[in-house]
Amino acid sequence: MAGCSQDASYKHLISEGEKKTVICVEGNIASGKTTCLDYFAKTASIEVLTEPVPKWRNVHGHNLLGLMYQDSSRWGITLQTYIQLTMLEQHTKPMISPLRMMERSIHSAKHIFVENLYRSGRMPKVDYVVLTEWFEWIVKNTDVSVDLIVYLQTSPETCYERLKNRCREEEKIIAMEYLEAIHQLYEEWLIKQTLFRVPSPVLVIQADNDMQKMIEKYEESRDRILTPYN
Ligand code: DCP
Repeated sequence: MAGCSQDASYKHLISEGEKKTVICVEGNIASGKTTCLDYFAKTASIEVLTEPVPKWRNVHGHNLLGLMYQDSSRWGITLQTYIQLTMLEQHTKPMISPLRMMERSIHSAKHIFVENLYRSGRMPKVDYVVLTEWFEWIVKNTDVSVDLIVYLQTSPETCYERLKNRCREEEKIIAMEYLEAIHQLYEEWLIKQTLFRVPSPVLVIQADNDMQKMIEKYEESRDRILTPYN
């Protein structure tokens, strides 16, 4: 049947009729997504896909992430074009488990990071429009669907502290204002839901606590995250 694979009613079905589920973990920079993914990675039947940051740091020898932080007006579009490609690769990788947990998504790349560059005047409208057309084509013609978003809601201050402590070389110049801008966009998108279409239900987990407490919270939220999808 022509166009069958693009029909929403077919999107979770694979040849044997087994349902596949995709959960995306979303949140500000240094909100603790890695701790969350590490926790769920221990569960059999879950496959975890981390953000392809190593690729962004080495594109044929070029550190695009570093270039972007040095001069976002020049390199923001280049990085986000590449991120859109690498996130598309993530979403379309064949699933080997019934449940996939991903760090962020092609949706937040566009609705948070591209949006922030554009709104802050560091991405010209023409670049924004071209990336938007690409994004809309991808959403319409490929399966980048999501079944649940787990939003790790933090204060920008918490993320700032964590960033300082982890000292990733490229991120040393990140200012509090940048984390505040990303936070506001996440809140508009996932909490107020006034920004763009939200592709799935959203489960909010308050994530300002230390790592031990967060692991306890994941333990408590475990059934709510996994049960409807088993
Ligand atoms: N990034 C970006 N544009 C995107 C996605 C990410 O510029 N569309 C940047 C922000 C960070 C780096 O890539 O500098 C890594 O992003 P994350 O915040 O997703 O990864 P972390 O390792 O910080 O996650 P966490 O600390 O929550 O585990």
